Amino acid sequence: MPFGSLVGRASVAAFLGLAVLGGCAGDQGKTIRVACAGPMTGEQAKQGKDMENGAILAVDEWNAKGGVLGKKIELLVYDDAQDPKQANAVANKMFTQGVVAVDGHYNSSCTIPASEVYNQRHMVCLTPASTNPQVTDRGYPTIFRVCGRDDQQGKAGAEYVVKHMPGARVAVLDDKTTYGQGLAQEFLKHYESLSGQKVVFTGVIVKDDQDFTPTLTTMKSYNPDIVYFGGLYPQGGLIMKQMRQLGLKAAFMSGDGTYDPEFIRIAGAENAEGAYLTFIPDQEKIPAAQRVVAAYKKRFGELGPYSLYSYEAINIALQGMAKAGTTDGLKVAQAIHAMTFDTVFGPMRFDQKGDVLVSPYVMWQVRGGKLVQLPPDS
Ligand code: ABU
Repeated sequence: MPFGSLVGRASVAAFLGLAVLGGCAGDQGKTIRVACAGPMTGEQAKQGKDMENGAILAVDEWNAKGGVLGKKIELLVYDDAQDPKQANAVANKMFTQGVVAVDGHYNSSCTIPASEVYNQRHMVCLTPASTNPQVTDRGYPTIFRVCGRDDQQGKAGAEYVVKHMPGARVAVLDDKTTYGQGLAQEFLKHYESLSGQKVVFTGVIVKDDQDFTPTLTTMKSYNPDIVYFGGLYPQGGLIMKQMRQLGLKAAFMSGDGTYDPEFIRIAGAENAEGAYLTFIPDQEKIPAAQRVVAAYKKRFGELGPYSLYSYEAINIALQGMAKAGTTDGLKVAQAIHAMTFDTVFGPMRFDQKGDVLVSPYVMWQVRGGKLVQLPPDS
């Protein structure tokens, strides 16, 4: 995927025409430009593709109805390569290319630096997937988060352990990223406060390594009953596999970044069996989502964890423009703050910081090689 590529019906001529204007408001051109930004290459490319597919679906639906503010919508796709510096670079590139609203990024470590640019340039940004509290806690007026937060899902994980595994010896691992470390700390804080017990081990892995056995071997000597991992599925899958290879039978729990069938594939179904993951309730069972789920699956195949969030990030940005009657970022953001959106997840509103008012986390478990949502009291 080239840096800032166009998809949909956009022409290269139109793209170049806008690009030379540099930093123009998108509605001065013939089209309105929105972006989807995420890890389009590398080990997280599946998440980037899931986001891109959701964004394409939304933009095509809007264009089929005539676009917004009397103009067609162009979707530009940017690869941040899961790298904070690249995220900052693509954010600046978007501004020079006349992008007025951004669906992105996936990694909190990318959304946070990129949103410094979006804030400065008054560009609307809705992240579909970045759950670190800092994304919205800075209170920037044009920055929104469509999904939940790690203080919420870290607490949900801790509550589950306290309720279902009282007295367990708990170990906590993270990948030292903004997301992984933040989530692990939220889990640990809530676990120790709710249980009145200390965790028996905390450790870190280096995300770019493939062999985590030195850390896991040390962790094994603390004889944990459960390991909580703050990090993403490529490393989570390897950790589970290597835990089992080392004969470590402890349960495994993680968050939304590990929620993907790829986690099971990387770990191996036998090794991943029984893993606990926090995520939202089954999106395919939401009555309001049925039409969109069917349209997505017909066109792109299986839904990704953040496909629908990406779809709604674009919809919300465009509804905000329609309501504000302009692409001016501050005015669009003001409109978004004042509106209630009819989304596939149900009615959605944002608080003053740009977080959604409702974001329920539930427990999932790998059973028979598949992700299965657990009933509330199990
Ligand atoms: N929330 C999972 C995606 C990764 C992140 O927030 O950094």
